[in-house]
Amino acid sequence: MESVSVLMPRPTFPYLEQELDKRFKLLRLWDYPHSTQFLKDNANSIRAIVVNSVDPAKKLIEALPKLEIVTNYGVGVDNIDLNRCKERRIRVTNTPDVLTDEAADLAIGLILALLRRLCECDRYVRSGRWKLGAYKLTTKMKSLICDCNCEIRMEAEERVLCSGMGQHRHPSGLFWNGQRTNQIERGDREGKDDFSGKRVGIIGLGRIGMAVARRAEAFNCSICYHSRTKKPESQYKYYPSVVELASNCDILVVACSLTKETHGIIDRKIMDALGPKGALINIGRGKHVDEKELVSALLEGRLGGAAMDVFENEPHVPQELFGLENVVLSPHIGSATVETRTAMADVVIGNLEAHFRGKTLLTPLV
Ligand code: 8YV
Repeated sequence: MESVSVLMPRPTFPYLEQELDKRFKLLRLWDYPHSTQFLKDNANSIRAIVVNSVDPAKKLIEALPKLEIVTNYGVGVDNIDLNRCKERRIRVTNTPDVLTDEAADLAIGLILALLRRLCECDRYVRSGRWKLGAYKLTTKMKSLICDCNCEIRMEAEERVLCSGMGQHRHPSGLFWNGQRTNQIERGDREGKDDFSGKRVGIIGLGRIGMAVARRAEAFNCSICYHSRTKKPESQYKYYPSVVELASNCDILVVACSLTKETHGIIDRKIMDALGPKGALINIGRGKHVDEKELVSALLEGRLGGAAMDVFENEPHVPQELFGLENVVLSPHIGSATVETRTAMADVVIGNLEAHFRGKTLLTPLV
């Protein structure tokens, strides 16, 4: 197999590269400054590609006439046109199962971080504010001084939080570079900040959705869900529409795959149905959520809070979110542990080996 050309469009995980190097002729596209010319020159010898779930692979696949297999280093395959691959008889694999626990653990971590304000608490301790007074459960706190030399005058009994980026909040409004905006801070610490016993709604009751549900059950949460069809084997309450689900839960977890149908599934209507005390958790794809609407819903207090691992245009995250304490942000780390990424790499390698040895693929999609 050493002569089989396998292309990687960009660096993924060193272990994966090492193991591919041992077995195949690994071509690293990023090593070639003139990548378009390189692709043209090598198009007829490349038989496999290894792509990351967030790499837009459609164009690349079209540029390779001799492609036999696309191995996706991730479970989500919204980056690949499966129908086109079927048409061209290109096999496609992904990495299900091995990342289920990791992704579900992260969902629970995000819920706890958001509801218990763990990131805010961490900032509270690090900034030395604890020494000025105990962390309070209400928005009205004894005068806390912003750490930067901002121009904003603070009244006693008011709390101002500084994002360090020119954005400041206090209970009566939001400031940006000293300019007061008309946005009102609401949906803050008004109860509903405990996880145990809450109603958890899950969009997409697949492997990851189920793993989130099982974990939330251990927190005595009641579970309900929405998916394309009701799962006869599940005892959880099914809602045929997302708006009904959002109206009937405290925490809404997006765990479905990105398709034409689920693109923008979390729009203004859903955010309003979830309401000022509701929490939105996204471990699916950024494009599931209308980010502009999310920013408005949070700033206007129509949505209680949000914890997001994925974004519409990664690695770009709407700046407006940075100053909000009722928001937790993580950089697409659903599967990002060494153990899980290693297991995912082994699935990729296993699929490539199986294909080139004429054996059954481990995790075929096409
Ligand atoms: C990673 C993912 O972003 O599995 C997915 O669908 O989004 C993640 O596991 C990525 O594919 C690994 O680099």
